[in-house]
Amino acid sequence: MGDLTAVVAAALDRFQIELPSWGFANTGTRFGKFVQAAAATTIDEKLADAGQVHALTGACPTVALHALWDLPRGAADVDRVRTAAAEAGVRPGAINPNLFERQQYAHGSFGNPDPMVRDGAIAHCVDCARLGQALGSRDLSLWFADGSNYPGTANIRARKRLFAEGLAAVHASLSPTQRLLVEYKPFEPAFYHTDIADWGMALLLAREAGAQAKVLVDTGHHYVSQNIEQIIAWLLDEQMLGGFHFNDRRYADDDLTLGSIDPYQVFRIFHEIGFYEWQAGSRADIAYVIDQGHNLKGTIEAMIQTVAIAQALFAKAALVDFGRLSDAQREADLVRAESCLQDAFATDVRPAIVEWRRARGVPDDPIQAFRTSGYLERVTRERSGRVAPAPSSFV
Ligand code: RM4
Ligand code: MN
Ligand code: MN
Repeated sequence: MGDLTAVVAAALDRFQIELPSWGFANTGTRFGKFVQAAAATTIDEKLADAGQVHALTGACPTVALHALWDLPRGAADVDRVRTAAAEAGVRPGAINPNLFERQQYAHGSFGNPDPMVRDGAIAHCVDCARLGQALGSRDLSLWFADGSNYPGTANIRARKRLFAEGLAAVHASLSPTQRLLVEYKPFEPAFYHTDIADWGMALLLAREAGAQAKVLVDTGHHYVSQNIEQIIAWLLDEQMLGGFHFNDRRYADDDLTLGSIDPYQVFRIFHEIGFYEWQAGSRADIAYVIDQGHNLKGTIEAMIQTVAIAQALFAKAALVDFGRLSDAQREADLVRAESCLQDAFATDVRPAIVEWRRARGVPDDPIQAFRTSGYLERVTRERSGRVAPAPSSFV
């Protein structure tokens, strides 16, 4: 047990998970939004909420920012964001350019047939790289909505080359310590072809872009039943896994709470990372980021819940006996090998996590502490007058 507590503590000490600024805002589906009076509408509010999550969990020192939503005036917003982050006790994390909302992107950004639109999209990413430098953030995280809805309407090969050119141009604007993360997604908003649809496409493009480009795996961006941990193992072996966007899903890109549908899959992903690190004898440099929007759960509470689930599953994965597992794999002892994972997954890590929390000076039960803190009541009062009525996508 003493051993278990120490292993869990060492695992949690090295596990930090980045919060998404957009996860504290109102969200919904294309059928409508159910607004929460307490949801954040400004970057100051998003950072303040993120600061609460970090204060209660001790695991979230950074916040991913969406350029257009959080820094609409670009460089002119840097000081404000830096100050608000410091006041909230967090730091700016990955910068996410927005290449999907503006009218000119109807037919794509980097893949747009119009060179003016392409140049504008690349310039926006270069600006975002500079914002990252000014804010002291490391990762420029790119997700593209580019694709097409009908067969024959886009030159898939030409667009592949445009993406290679555009990503190389953005890569050239990075500082030596910045990274470029390339995210993939099989469909939505494009429903026939998506330019960066899977990890293989992201891998090829990242390789071509330059040495500081890596792949970002959003756990919700795969077809149902895809073996995500195998992708993780391959990207680790290729030294090309840059980071994660964590969420869970049942059908498509549902952005549900991590581990709510399939906690064993999250465990298996963490296991592949731990197993790799054990064999390599060094830590993998991976950015763990949450990418969730909660339209029905309370935004802050859902984020605290997510962090706690991620910590528990990461801690369980750290309990796998890798030596025993390796022996069993070599001897093709299938049941013993499999049980190495199952035993770790079945271990109750909650008491060890409470001990870790006490040692780190955070509450035993962060959700309960949040509920009794009065923070939600206060921001509900302060923010309630400003929430716009539920908008519809179909008007
Ligand atoms: C996309 C993708 C991106 C995220 C946007 C809001 O589906 O997951 O990473 O920034 O949603
Ligand atoms: Mn994502
Ligand atoms: Mn997504």
